[in-house]
Amino acid sequence: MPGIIEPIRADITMLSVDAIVNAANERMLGGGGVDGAIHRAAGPELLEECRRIPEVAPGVRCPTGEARRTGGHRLPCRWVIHTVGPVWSGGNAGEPDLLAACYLGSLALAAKAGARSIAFPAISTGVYGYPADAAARIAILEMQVGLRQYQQIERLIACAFDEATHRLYQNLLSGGDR
Ligand code: AR6
Repeated sequence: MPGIIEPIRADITMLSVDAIVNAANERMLGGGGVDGAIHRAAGPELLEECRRIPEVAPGVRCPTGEARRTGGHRLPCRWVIHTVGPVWSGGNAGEPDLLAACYLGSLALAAKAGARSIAFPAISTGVYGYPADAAARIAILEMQVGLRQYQQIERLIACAFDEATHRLYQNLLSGGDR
């Protein structure tokens, strides 16, 4: 049985899934948006664990387009997959490929850990300014690729915080806007 993709409007920190994905930055020491919400809900142990992740360059624990895994600490999920989406700068700086790599790389890490249910926020569409509709298409497409690639995954949640993003996901998943 192939897994399913569910569009849900929720605070991702409340979801009881194996893994949630965080839209982090390269330093991985917290920030605003969903990153701030995840750190607040997970508690200071998450920040401690993030600090222990080695830097690959000064101030960079996770380069843009890559992902790193930590525990969920006080969250209901077992793991947090931190990924760093591209900052939107017009679309000709590799943003679509980098965003796609965030989704697939996060899925690869979560699957390797044994996750069967994974929730994604709309990576890059807040502070990083990626247009919501273009980002939603990439998000759903890469989740579909991931479901085919990682047969153990039963459930992917496309978690929207706002109604407009939720609608975009619903339309794409119902085949109404291709
Ligand atoms: N649950 C689910 N989605 C949320 C939540 C939540 N609790 N809170 C916000 N969102 P953003 P980015 C949505 O800005 O654009 C941070 O400072 C939000 O509505 O969190 O990738 C990091 O540290 C939007 O749709 O992430 C980085 O520096 C989506 O999550 C930078 O922002 C992503 O918005 C990353 O920017």
